[in-house]
Amino acid sequence: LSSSTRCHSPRVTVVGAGKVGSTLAQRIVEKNLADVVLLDIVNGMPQGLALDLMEARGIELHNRKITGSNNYADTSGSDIVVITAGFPRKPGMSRDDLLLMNAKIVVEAAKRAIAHSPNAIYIVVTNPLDVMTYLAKEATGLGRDLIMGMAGVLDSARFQTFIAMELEACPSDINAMVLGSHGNLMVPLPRYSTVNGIPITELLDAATIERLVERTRNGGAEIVELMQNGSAFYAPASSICVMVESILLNQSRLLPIATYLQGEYDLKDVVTGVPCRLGSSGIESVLELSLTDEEIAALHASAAAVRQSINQAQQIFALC
Ligand code: TXD
Repeated sequence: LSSSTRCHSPRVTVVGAGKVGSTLAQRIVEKNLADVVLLDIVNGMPQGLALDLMEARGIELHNRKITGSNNYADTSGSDIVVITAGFPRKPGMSRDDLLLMNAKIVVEAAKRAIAHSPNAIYIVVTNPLDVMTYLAKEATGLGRDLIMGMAGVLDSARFQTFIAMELEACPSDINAMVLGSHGNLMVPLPRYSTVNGIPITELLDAATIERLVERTRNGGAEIVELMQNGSAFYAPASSICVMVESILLNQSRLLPIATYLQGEYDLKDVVTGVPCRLGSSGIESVLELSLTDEEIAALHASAAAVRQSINQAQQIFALC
């Protein structure tokens, strides 16, 4: 085929070819969704991973191209850019240290990526997630429909898993909903979590639900503690891939997404997780659920903590 008769293959750039980034690349190509560019600062590492993934294509039966690079010029014209670059917390490191270190990395990555892919949709993954999404939005100047964070899909998948384990049910029969920021103040919503349409509040007692909610809140920490060295990446990569797929296939799925709020839920100028419709134009709409006083208070507390970290990051940046 000449290049003019070949169809356009969508292109996804993944910045940060660590555990989450490289697993995401694998998911995207094995689902035959797009070509992938893996970018990292470490020389040779993304190139090696890309070659390894290329060598699996004949076995996995797809023909997607995976490129590894240390140069943003190789990411140009991407349809989606996913930012996973950054560091996890290490012993002796304060949250502020992590905040500043990752803020610098994410802001730089977002600025450099957008110079080459001005029309892409951006998904931020690096922690602390809600703050990083806010800073990346600010750095790129993109509208909230085009830049967002992934956390709620993962937190909801964890809640879904724990409900399924408790009821010995099939996970895909369960729809779980977790809003708010990615951290201890996340807001799992049992009333909106169902087994084939039946709210779990009708199937489980309050104490059991509270136990599952608590396990969901500690979902990331539980894995860190077991692994000792590194954090979760299989379910995070699957969760990002759900968002990538909804954009590329224009599925308009309703997903909890960390988005910039402009008055919804009485929250403004902050990023936190709320249900959004996600399609080929990015975030199509934000759904305002009717929440109880207790639920709305929890969502506000979650957003207030994000706002405080944003202020802290902005102060530190101003001093640099
Ligand atoms: O739900 C969520 N949002 C999350 C977030 C779920 C899981 C992981 N979450 C966070 O994602 C985690 O706390 C980290 O902040 C990121 C990436 O996690 P991962 O487990 O993939 O970390 P790794 O394996 O350490 O990979 C990070 C990579 C590594 O290869 C670095 O060399 C690279 O990032 N890195 C960079 N790439 C490009 N440019 C710059 N500046 C850079 N700095 C580091």
